[in-house]
Amino acid sequence: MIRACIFDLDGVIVDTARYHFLAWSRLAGELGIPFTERDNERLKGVSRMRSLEILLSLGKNKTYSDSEIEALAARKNEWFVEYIDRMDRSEIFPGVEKLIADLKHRGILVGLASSSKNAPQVIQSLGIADEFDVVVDGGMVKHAKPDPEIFLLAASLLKISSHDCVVFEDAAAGIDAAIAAGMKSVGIGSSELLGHANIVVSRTGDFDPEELKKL
Ligand code: B16
Ligand code: MG
Repeated sequence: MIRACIFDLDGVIVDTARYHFLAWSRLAGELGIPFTERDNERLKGVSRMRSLEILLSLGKNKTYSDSEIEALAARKNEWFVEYIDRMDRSEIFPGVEKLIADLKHRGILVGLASSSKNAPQVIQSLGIADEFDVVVDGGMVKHAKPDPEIFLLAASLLKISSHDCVVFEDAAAGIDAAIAAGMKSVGIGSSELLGHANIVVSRTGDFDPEELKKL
């Protein structure tokens, strides 16, 4: 029986990917590295440092010292934080607040598990920080998705067995992580990319909580 729903943030609750893109593009521009929206797809769901590695690999193999890499990541993050500071409730994907309210009404716990170290600030800006029974962000785990650590930590903080949890994810690596955690999953996006999830819907707000009974 499903007793907890654990949501990813970027691509599931809100489109922070476009702010990540703007900030990474600005950094790429300064470094003279070509960077397109298509390249940005490879950064979704991936940690900040891994994202930077991917971006730098698109350049002309210039090497950077560890301290230069740290400084580049910090610079990108400053720009990203400027964007998220200006976010508000209107940017939450349609139907998400209704879905969360419906789940709570059914007595289901609601958690957030995001690879983003900025997740607490994003949900604060959106005005939904109090909606979650637990929030696990990228700063609380050692291993990034597809490792199951982030979802297992969320389940243990909720005090719910992983078999009674369902994860909502837009990234293939996130579905892999849910499976590795022994959890059910709902893919948000295309079945082509997320066919390994138990259920796939195009948008988070399209999910019908009645479907939980079938999982
Ligand atoms: P930060 P999610 C992920 O969030 C994003 O999809 C990914 O593009 C980003 O690099 C990562 O968070 C780290 O973000 O730099 O803010 O720590 O999809 O796991 O909610
Ligand atoms: Mg995501």
